[in-house]
Amino acid sequence: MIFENIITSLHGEGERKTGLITLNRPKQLNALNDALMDELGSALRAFDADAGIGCIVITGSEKAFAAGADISAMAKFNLTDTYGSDFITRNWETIRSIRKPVIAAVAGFALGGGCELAMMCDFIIAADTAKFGQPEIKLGIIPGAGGTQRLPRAVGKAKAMDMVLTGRMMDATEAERTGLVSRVVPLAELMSVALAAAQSINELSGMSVMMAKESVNRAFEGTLADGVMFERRLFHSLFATVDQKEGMDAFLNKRKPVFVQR
Ligand code: DAK
Repeated sequence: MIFENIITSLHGEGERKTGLITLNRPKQLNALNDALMDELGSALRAFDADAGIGCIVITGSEKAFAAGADISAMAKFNLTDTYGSDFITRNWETIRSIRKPVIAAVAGFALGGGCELAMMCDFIIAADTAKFGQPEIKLGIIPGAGGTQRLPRAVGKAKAMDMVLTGRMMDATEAERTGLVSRVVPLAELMSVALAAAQSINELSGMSVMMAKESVNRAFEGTLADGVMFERRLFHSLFATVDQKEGMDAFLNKRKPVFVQR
């Protein structure tokens, strides 16, 4: 597929590769317009459907992961354009339906919709230059792609209120301390660390990886009792896979497992 606002590439060794999506509107600091979000959705769906891909990484440029939704496109919207046409929901929801792990590799600005996009990924690895924020309040609006819901779940109410009400940015150190990102690495190592994390996932049994992702996501959606039962049923079902037999046999025989993705 030919894209104009993103670049896709494959990385890694072994049977299953990593699908890398690089947001590519550098002059606009990767501001997220409809065209970019459509391309991102298509690339995500294609990688998710490809049995040769085990994990997906989304990144931006050194200066910006993404500085938010495109303000120049939004500036002239009225209520009919937003509520009336359910403003860009279709493109922004795609990432939630992706079953394979999606890692955000963030350098520079991740603001507004950019921060929300990163939070929709399964985890965030940040460069020491990363800056996160929900500055929508300064534009007279509020976050619209889940920021007021995912940020408190990631960093707690106090920090989330501080960020959403003042619009201030959080640097990488604060983001790691508060749990927004899983790791902070020097900028020069960002892609090698993110791709290594993805490669380590590619080598696992895809069935258990997808179920693990589904189960962790359940923790944010229902009651504890429902989540624990959901996890237990997924756990039970993995004993129907060839890969469970292989993983445990390999451990007991002190050898590396060879997963067959069944
Ligand atoms: N949109 C459009 N253009 C942007 C942009 C953005 N969000 N961010 C930066 N740019 C453009 C600038 O206009 C500038 O363009 P030129 O003047 O060169 O033509 C170029 O990128 C470089 O930016 P600066 O000159 O400003 O660069 P600086 O280094 O001085 O500043 C900055 C970097 C990131 C601090 C600054 O650009 C900035 O504050 N940007 C805006 C950040 C922001 O407010 N983001 C939140 C936008 S609102 C929804 C889904 C999503 C959303 C809502 C609903 N639904 C599903 C319903 C999301 C909303 C938002 O994200």
